Amino acid sequence: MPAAGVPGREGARSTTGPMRLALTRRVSPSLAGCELTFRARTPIDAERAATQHEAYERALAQAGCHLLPLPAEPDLPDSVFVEDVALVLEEVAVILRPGAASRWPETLSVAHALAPYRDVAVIGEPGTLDGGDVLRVGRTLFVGATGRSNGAGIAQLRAVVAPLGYDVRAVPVTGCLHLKSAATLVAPDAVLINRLWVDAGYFAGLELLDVHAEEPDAANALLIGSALIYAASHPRTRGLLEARGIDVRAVDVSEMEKAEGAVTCCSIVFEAPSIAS
Ligand code: CIR
Repeated sequence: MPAAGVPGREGARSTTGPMRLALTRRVSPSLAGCELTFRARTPIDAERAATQHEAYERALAQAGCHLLPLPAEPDLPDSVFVEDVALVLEEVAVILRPGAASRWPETLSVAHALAPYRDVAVIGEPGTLDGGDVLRVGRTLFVGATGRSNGAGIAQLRAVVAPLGYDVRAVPVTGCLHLKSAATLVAPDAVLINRLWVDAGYFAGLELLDVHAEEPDAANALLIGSALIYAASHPRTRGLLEARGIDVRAVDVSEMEKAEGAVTCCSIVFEAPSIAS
């Protein structure tokens, strides 16, 4: 179902300018059973995570997003990390095939939620692709070649989006889960980066801001308009961003971080027309 005030694609009424939507999914009570790759397992408090997630959703709303929250999935521990399941561009929603098989059942409900807003394409076997590996800069999609996203997945994505005018560039990543663990956009032409995990040369022509040396996990940030939603756990890097004049909105996502998540992974932000009256 489309959100109130947002027509489905079949909607016949006149529309005004676009509204910004954020698809989220409430925290699963089984979050502690999440996948972990580069992080040691420590106790996770799913109730605390849910409280933190509510504050994250409020930050999305304050940044101008209309929320589209999906209900929690008790049997899918990682399902709060909706970013990994779909890539939404202006022209198409690409339903991804996450690199962790435990996450495949997450896709159908997200596909249903996005279908009113976009044509839907699908990444299929043998491809794997996590949304955490896709960093969009204008019409370029940098895609992490990681344990989660393979060559077949990247090739399938290219086949879908190249005809739409997107340039898909594979980027090797080492030492972390996703490309967006290592590099994200913090202003329209500025990338926050941990150069230990990704070669800065891939982002030639863009301004590069380095994470603080004591905060290797600090490169993940969610830019919405001019607001930057950012984990409270990286105060030194936050100071560097604020000194650069960036409007940083800190949120405590410590329980999601124990599950190897961060701020980009808990939402899919996109635009859709809003109803005129
Ligand atoms: C996983 O390993 O799939 C989850 N525990 C964490 C996914 C985080 N996703 C993201 O940063 N895009």
